[in-house]
Amino acid sequence: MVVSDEIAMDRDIPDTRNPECPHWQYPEDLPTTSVVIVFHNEGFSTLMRTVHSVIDRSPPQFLKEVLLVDDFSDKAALKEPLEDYISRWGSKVRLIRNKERAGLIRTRTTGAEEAKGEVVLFLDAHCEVNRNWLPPLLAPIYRDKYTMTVPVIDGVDHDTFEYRPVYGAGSNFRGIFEWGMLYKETELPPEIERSREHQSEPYKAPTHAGGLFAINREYFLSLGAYDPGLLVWGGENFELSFKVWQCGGSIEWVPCSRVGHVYRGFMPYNFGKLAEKKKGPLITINYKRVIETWFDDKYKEYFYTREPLARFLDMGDISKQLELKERLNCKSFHWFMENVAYDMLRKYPELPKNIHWGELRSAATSRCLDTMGHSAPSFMGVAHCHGFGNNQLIRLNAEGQLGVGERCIDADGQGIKLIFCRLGTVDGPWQYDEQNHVMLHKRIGKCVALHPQTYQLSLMPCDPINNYQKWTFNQFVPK
Ligand code: UD2
Ligand code: MN
Repeated sequence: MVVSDEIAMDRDIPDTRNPECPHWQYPEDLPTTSVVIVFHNEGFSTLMRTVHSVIDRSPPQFLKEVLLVDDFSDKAALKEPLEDYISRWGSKVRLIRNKERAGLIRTRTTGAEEAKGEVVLFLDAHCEVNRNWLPPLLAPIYRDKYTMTVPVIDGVDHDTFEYRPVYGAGSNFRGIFEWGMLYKETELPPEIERSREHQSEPYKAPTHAGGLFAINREYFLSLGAYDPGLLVWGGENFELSFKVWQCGGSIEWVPCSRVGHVYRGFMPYNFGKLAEKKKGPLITINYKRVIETWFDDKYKEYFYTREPLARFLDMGDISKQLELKERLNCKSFHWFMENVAYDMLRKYPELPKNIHWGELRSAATSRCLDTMGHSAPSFMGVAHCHGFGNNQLIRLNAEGQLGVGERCIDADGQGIKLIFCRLGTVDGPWQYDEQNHVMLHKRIGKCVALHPQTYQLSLMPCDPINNYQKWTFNQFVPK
């Protein structure tokens, strides 16, 4: 915020588009658009720079309004000073306020209900739209109102506010996910590359990051907008994507529309009262609602294999969502995987069952294997067993892979390591001996051992009577 406050609200930013982009021609009667920006305690200048960039870089005839929806912020700067500031734009910029904290997902639905444009276009409250960003997003919707469109998201550095292209103008990526429902991006599959005439033309994508997209307003509302049972933050991008694809629509990524977004170093707000009553991580609860509604049974298992504690979470009532799916005659998730996300299994194959999962407890010390909060690649350690899962939730699958979260565990002469799982594979080198409770690294032929003094982990010649090599899996339920 300190840096943002020093930078002009209407600054110029580098044009990061593919050089082909200025040569596209767009219809002159594109639909009118409400740009909906929901916010909770955002920085004043960051929020206002978002609005400035939209007003400055959108053809006025297509911009019906910018609709700001305040999700119960309590910062003084976002009260009267905000109302004063936006009055310069008259009715072009409207502000409505939630009477209580609703979370970003429900607040976006409110925005769509209140919007006056034919298209609603959502932006986060810390964005800067780039040159001629709007027409390329509207053109696919103009041709087919069941298409939702997504701009390419550039980065605005959270320390310096430097605007940086996310990748070169010649490369294209699309949104997918792994089985724990972490959002990922991947190169365009050859099937799509082959069919493209221009590097800069839009292409179909299975899903999107969530924050920035355009959709016909009535279509969005006819899909029930977002599942109202989703809480605060996360998973809504998948919910909408599956719903759109499986119920007859499509998603296109649009390389000629670029929008900068500040990816922050940490989450600056808490989830307030909305999270208090909820047992278990709220985001996983959202994922569970989404997969229980949209996945087929076979695919649900992959999610529960990757996220075993999710089985125990209370996702609330999804009967309304299932009714909607029935009423709209939506296709199966298998159809989606075969026809839309067909490249996903190449990176994230179907998961073999877990033979064991839980905390992996050392018999000698009753400490547990732990990532120690480090990100891969790093050394694993042991720590006091806390029973919360997270960094201590270890899974051993039927093909010898030890996993923790989306990462894998391997070992070499130096120690036991947290590594990036090899994309496209689900196997690993581990074998657990149920009798002797030792964990054997098959390739190296040694066992996981804890150093009695330093508590460092290493591979040692297997010794089934050594207590420092004995490990047991402890299953638990979420606290
Ligand atoms: C990403 C998306 C974000 C949303 C989120 C998952 C991008 C660039 N961003 O995380 O849009 O899809 O994933 O749900 O794709 N806000 C509220 N009320 C709240 C919390 C947040 O109004 O209770 C506002 C917030 O001020 C911001 C917007 O919602 O304008 C998105 O939140 P974020 O920026 O924290 O999400 P982000 O970018 O980490
Ligand atoms: Mn954001």
